[in-house]
Amino acid sequence: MSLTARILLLITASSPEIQRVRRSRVLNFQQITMPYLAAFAPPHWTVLHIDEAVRPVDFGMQADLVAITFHTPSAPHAYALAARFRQRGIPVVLGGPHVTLMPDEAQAHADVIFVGEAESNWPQFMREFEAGRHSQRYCSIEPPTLEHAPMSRKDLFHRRDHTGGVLFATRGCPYSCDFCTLAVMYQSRVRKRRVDAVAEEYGSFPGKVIILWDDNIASDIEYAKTLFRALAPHRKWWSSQASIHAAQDDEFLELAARSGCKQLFVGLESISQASVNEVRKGFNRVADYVRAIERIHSHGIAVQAGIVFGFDNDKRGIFGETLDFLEAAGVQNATFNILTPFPGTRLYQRLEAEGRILTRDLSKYNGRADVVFRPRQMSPEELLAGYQYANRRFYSWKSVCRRLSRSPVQLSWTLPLNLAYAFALR
Ligand code: B12
Repeated sequence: MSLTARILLLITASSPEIQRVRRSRVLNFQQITMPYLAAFAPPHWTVLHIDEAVRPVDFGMQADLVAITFHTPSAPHAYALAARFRQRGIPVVLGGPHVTLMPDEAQAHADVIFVGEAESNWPQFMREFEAGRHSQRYCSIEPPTLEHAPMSRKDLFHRRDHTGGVLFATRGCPYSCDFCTLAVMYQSRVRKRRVDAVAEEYGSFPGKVIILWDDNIASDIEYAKTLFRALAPHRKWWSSQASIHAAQDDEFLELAARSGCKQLFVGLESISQASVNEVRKGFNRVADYVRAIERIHSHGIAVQAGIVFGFDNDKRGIFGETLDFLEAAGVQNATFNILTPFPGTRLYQRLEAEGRILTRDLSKYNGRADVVFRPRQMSPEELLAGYQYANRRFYSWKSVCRRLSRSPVQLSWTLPLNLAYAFALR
């Protein structure tokens, strides 16, 4: 078979609505998915990547195949993009979190869909596409090994942000919280890349600040320790996401700090034990939060708390109580979210069965600007107002001073972040 040159157009979709919602988020990080999938494309394909957070899609572009990745709130927009290319007779492939959660819905808008992970199916599809005998749906029955995961193609990273590089070492999280989509996407299976391959990619970025986009860098503590030893010689700064278990192992924290960890994003979710229990995250012991935060701080690592409002056990006082707690604990950064039942999760199924889903307009499933379900102990308007109050209070000058003077850990990392959020939220 002759291998003719072909063009693959990859699109990281981001709807105008979600871009508006995220404008106040100072950190609009580089996305790995498409530059990573590009690394699997056969060499006779020319691969182009449009990241909509950087520039709009040009519908006149020449392409033999278009592939789009998107999150739930960008689904209607991604379907509209797909329709424009399909009108021109260009086949469109859809994949990513929302497609995995809602495959039948996505299938109606695409020539081909990918359900789950694509490491083994994507190269197979590319071969079959060229041979003109591809399927309409590729499903990863068994989560793939990441033993041979390639480096993402840096030439396809288009965002200018504060980071010097983004990569992942592990994928998945062993826990199965009701609101989280990861358990469905990755079947709660944690996979790990080879430590030497991760260290090589990490060292290959010219910049100093690196984000490890792992779902939970503490999911395998011993692997993480080996990884941190391998990252340390590169003398860079990094941040990642971790479950509270990170705070239970001093050696983990010490090695993390020595390897350049400046901040860990920890999913505290709520300061109400009843609320975390309700969504099957009871391994978060609220009574231990202060000790856990202090322990992370004692190793010189800042904490970014992930907080969600709107659980059934949340009463109207939850917003003020949470802010009192975060300020007293000297938490350096926080990401607040409105509880959002993503279709395909257990949370969605429960709220739907209880008749509490208020809208099926997916563009509103953004966790920041809209409440899409009826909360148990407050009105949707009170939930939205409480979320906005939390953001405003946490990033007020008074709170910034109070929190950062209480625990001045990694000020060179946390102060610019706080100032950036404080200005963006004004
Ligand atoms: C990095 C990240 C971000 C970054 C960058 C994302 C971006 N679009 O710019 C930032 C911080 C900006 C971000 C923002 C948001 N995020 Co985010 N994010 C992540 C995170 C932590 C890692 C994603 C990643 O790079 N993974 C590594 C790559 C290699 O894996 P992957 O994307 O899963 O891709 C594999 C397969 O899914 C598949 N695949 C994926 N797409 C495609 C497409 C095709 C064509 C094919 C063939 C295959 C394929 O192939 C890959 C290899 O197997 C994930 C968690 C996760 N593990 O996915 C959450 C996650 C994707 N985010 C999530 C959410 C909710 C959001 C926000 C809505 C949050 C908010 N309220 O603002 C926004 C939406 C932003 C937007 N523009 O739409 C949810 C998605 C839920 C959902 N139902 O869609 C996740 C799953 C987190 C979670 N625990 O629930 N996010």
